[in-house]
Amino acid sequence: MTPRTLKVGRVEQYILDELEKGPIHMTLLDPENFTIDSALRVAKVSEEAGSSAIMVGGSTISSQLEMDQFVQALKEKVNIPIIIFPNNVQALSRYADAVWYMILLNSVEWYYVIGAQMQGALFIRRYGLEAIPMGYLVFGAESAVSAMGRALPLPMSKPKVVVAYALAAQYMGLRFVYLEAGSGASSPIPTNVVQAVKSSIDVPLVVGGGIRSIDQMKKILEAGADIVVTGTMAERGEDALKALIRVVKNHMRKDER
Ligand code: 1GP
Repeated sequence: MTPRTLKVGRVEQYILDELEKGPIHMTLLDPENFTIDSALRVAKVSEEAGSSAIMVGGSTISSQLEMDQFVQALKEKVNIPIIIFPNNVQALSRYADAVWYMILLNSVEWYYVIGAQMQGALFIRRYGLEAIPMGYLVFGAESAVSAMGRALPLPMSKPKVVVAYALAAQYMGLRFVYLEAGSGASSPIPTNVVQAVKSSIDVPLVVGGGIRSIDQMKKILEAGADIVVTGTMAERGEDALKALIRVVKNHMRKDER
């Protein structure tokens, strides 16, 4: 029998189609920080403002039941895809549209490089979830994700090391690379690091963590981020979130100006 060629799934194709028009925004909702009602409001505002997807996740999620209830409620209210941003196997919800199937590339822990992925794989198949393979690079030592994921510190002053990880992700066939400063980080990923990675890889580049001002958002976009993720700002009021989404929507790619 001829081996089947793997097809890009529906959500991934949607993301790629959206990226054809320019960079996109995704809103991250951590169920630990929202009631279902407040999450629904923020998700609706995000969708109306032009966010392309809702990511659901957080470093301390421990209940699959809560994830299911949260995701189910969101699915009823918004039309943009709901993508799980998992901290672990219990974050997988059968009600989501897709899951970022992430490898924490700079973790020193076997579990976050292949263990959780292996344990989650059978659930993903059983739930019929679309898995979107992504290389995940976590900066800084102060965030929950770096502590939980046992991330090896990445030197901000040596972008080449980061580029090497990102290229490795691409060569391994991962179809997105995420530079993560950590939720609530005091500052976003430095623009020279974003630039260095963007100019070295061909797969879409996701950047998140610590983006709170319009100025920071503009700089990250100028540096070449394809997908920007904001979480904390989704918890700080609708107007600020809408303003950030608007910056992404209005940003033209350099070659189109
Ligand atoms: C965290 O990158 C995301 O995983 C978002 O971070 O909460 O700082 O926006 P913020």
